[in-house]
Amino acid sequence: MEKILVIGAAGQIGSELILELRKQYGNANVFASDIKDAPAYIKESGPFQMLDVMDERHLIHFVIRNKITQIYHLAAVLSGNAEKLPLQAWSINMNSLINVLEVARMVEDVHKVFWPSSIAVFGPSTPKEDTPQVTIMEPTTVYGISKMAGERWCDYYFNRYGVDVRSIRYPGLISYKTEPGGGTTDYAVEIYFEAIRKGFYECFLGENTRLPMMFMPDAIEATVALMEVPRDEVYFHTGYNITGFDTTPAEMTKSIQKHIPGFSISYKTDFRQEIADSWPDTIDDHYARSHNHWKSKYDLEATTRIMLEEVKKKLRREV
Ligand code: AKB
Repeated sequence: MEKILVIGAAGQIGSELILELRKQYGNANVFASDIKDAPAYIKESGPFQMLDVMDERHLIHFVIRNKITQIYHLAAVLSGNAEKLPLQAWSINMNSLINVLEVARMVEDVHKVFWPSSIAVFGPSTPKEDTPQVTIMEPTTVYGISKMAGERWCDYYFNRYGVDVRSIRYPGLISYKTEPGGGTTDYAVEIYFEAIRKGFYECFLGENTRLPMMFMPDAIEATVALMEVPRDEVYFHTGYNITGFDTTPAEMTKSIQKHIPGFSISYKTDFRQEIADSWPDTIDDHYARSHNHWKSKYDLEATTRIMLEEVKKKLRREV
């Protein structure tokens, strides 16, 4: 019987992954946790616990008491916010991961860990097109440095202690349930909300900034697929490259204008432009597709259609 702990369950990935895991493993067996309160649908559909992953003693007691067998550690400070407080972001991103890896090493019942990596592991010296799985990684952001170091720690704990930790290098994730906070790819979510709210968006990245993106249902499916692969078939314990599609603010604008012809955009770039410029344009994810038997289903047009419908419904409910 699997007992799963999701840390950061109220965040952008967690708030959707929790529902999928509860569907698969049963509501009572998937424990949501976060440092902040969670939406009602998370608290009402299964167990929820306020938990600070930086508090290793609390974490280990919780894991032992609830006989946890798998941990999904999703809490992190994203790229934009991390640049504002680099040392604090480093401490949170690294120490929280080490706490989870240590708990997995010490508690025998815990046999699988998931931790999200990011395209931020790449940097300006990485090949920009079809960025390979194994390539130059010289990230220039503190978030990217923490993800790159985190990947090495995951691989280390697997090789040294046999901790079966798995990871995905997520591209920008587009979702309507929970908005991201403090990332460089956040514009790709904000643009839909502002299109519905105001019919106008001021973008903090330049019009032709190309980045890899993915609609959240694809990301959830890819995550679940990776976690289902038998242990001896997981080739990379660092992080798997994955991608849905690649796009620019100008292309997203055109895609939205097919549904909202009056939608307009202006550009006022900030410090996040430099971060975006250091990341890949497109990603080669053939290992994730062949090893994890997974394939992206949503392109930009499908994402736009669903995002606009769902954001409209969400904002109507909030009025
Ligand atoms: C960010 O923009 O910081 C994240 C990421 C690509 O990891 N969405």
